[in-house]
Amino acid sequence: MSEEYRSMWTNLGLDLDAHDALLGVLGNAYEDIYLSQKNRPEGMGYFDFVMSEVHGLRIKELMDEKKTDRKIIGSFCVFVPEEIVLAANATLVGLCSGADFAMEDVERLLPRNTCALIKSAFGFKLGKVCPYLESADMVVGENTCDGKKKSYESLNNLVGNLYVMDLPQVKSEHGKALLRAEYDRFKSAAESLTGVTITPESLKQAIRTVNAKRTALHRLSSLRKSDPAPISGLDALLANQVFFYDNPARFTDSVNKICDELENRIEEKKGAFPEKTPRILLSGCPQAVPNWKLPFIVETSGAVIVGEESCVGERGTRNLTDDSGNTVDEMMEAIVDRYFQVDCAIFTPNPERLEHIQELATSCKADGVIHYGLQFCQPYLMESIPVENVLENNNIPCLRIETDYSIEDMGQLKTRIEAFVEQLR
Ligand code: BJ8
Repeated sequence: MSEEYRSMWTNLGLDLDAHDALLGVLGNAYEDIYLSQKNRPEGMGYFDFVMSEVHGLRIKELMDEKKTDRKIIGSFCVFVPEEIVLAANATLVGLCSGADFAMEDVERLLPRNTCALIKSAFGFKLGKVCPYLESADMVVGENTCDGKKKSYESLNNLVGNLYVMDLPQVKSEHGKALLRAEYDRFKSAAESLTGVTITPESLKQAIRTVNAKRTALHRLSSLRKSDPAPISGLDALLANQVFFYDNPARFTDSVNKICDELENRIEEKKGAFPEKTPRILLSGCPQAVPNWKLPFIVETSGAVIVGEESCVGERGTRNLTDDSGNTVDEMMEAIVDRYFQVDCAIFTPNPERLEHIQELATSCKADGVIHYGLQFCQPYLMESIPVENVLENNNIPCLRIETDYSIEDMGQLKTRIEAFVEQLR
């Protein structure tokens, strides 16, 4: 990495030694998991580049935006509406983290039995290794699961600019009114951070920009229905992960370019894996960068992943926001309508998610579903049992996996997954 990046990281307050160690591990994992894949679409070269520069060029771009008075807002959840952020002349970046870091320090602040995703976010802060977190002018936490909402009380002592959004847990009229009130409050907070008042024009444009990103991913998802699958699940996951970091217009273009290439591959019957490879839908907790463990095991065990029922996947991008409103009020209502459909397991009851998993398994022609729950994640682990029941009642085999970010259980997971894949053949 160039000297320019090193001085940028120093200015952001990163611990350079710890950061070098993290980038070293990340680079090796990327090479072993991603670059070793065969038959990748050429367009993945863009995403390889993004990953190689994820703490370099992209951070420099954010710093350049800040010099023009644009603000950076970081978030841990897909309930934070990017439409409002963009309309207020700010950039949204994802802060969820997919690797263990500084665990001894983390376990001084959080109970050991906290999910890996929350611990990782704390580890990246305590270890001073996340340039996204350090460049954010506002960090948004949200009251979703108990682990997250209680941990934000501690994060508040570490992050000076934490804003906590309340979220409903029930899909009722009352719940929807709460979401509207909280989005109005967030809109005011974003406007006062940037000094920019959201107008009907800026909000409409922002809705269109975010819808375009989602539409490109919908196109990618529908191409994965083909057999042979034209792209690996690992590569499709990477595109879904980069969704949270990249410049929105550039991201949309890059995904559309890959889709053009995939259409040709489908015509030529060229796949990432051979035809009739067992097809898996992955469902459950979000997989933040660089959490590639489970898809790596699945795709080196004789199967291909053809869809992700996850916030880093379909759940996060499924619905578009209606852009037909003429006033800010009408468009804010459309934003609430859109986000209120997100079927995160923190909602109770949550029958839409069960329906959606079945629909998705059918539409992506999955032979089976692997439900991925992070250890200590009550909402998704609780819901994995009804998910398994409903799928098996419909003759869709399901394997429930509970794991974390460590590599210790990889051998055991591989044995279970290989047996599951064998059953699908
Ligand atoms: S909308 S899934 S991004 S809350 S894994 S921290 S649930 S204990 S991440 Fe999520 Fe928003 Fe919901 Fe999506 Fe808690 Fe479970 Fe940990 Fe989780």
